[in-house]
Amino acid sequence: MVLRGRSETLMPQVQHFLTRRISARPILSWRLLATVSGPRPLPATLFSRYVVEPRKVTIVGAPLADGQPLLGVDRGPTFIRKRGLVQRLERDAWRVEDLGDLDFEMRSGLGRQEDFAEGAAHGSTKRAKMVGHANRILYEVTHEHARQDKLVLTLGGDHSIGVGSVAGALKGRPETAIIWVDAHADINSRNTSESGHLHGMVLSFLMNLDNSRNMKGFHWLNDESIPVLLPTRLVYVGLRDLDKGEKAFIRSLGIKAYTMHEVDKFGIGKIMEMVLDHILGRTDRPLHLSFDIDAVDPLYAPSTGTRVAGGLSYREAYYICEEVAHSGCLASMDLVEVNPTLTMAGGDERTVDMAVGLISSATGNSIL
Ligand SMILES: [Mn+2]
Repeated sequence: MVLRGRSETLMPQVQHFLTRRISARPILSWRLLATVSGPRPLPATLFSRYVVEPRKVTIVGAPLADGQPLLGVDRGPTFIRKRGLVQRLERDAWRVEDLGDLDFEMRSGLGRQEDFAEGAAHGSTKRAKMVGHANRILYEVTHEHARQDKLVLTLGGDHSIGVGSVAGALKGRPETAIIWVDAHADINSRNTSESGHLHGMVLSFLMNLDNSRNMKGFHWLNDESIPVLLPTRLVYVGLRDLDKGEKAFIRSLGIKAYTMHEVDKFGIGKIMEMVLDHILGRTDRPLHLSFDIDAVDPLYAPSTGTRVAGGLSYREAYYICEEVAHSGCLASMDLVEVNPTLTMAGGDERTVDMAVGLISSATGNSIL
């Protein structure tokens, strides 16, 4: 793996084993104290029962734009940092380990132009080799930090980076459940996708639908130590623009989906109760929150590539993050699809500020 401006080698297996044993201790002893049934109280000193160091967050930038057609989304991590993410987290008493942005340039001599041609040769799927390559790098980094029981925050980039960040989360914490907050379902397979853009196909890789893991660039996902995401471990919030094939997948797999219709019907308070009840119930499980900024209504977050009217209100978006923090189970998070180059007259700053604010809420910042 190559981090911009520095290089790093994976720790040897022995060191891994020792780190793991030492770092697992506080959680283990707390678990032994917990009662067998009923809700388990979280000690006030812990933010999440899956994060060993109570107030330390690891940030990784994933500046990828190849999963969709618009440039600029690769600059999301830079703009989110510029609008004060690290300072905001530090103000909220977090210690921040910022790994910087990953370097996704192809280093095998296959340049982007050639990759376009290669992508075209594989049905309608665009830039699969580049996106697969970038996700493999992200997967290695997120896995490395997840297995050390750290809170891992990935800044996109387009949503295709969810393949690597969720695969890393699942390998590091195999019981992980995913809350996918998005206007879109991102579950097309190569057979159902109408656009061929990989940011709309993330979950088909994670669930291996239509044998997606055999696509060129994604073979690394066939590693048996990376769990295939189960339909019961995924819940959607905020959906409002789905393709025909996606609707069929969600229905046939029985995936729990709270669309904007349900948000209107029940209110966001009840929705989050049902979301957490569905994926946690009476068991604790690490949560991965994958937050696509396009879930938020374009009134509040206009700088994104695939705007859809009728989205989450300002408070609904914040409430989701507040409740995820409140669960005491957050282990990893993505904030994706912020494209500051798409709007002017303050829309870009409004969108980036929303991203920073949502991360602050997901890491426990509350109104009172
Ligand atoms: Mn998305």
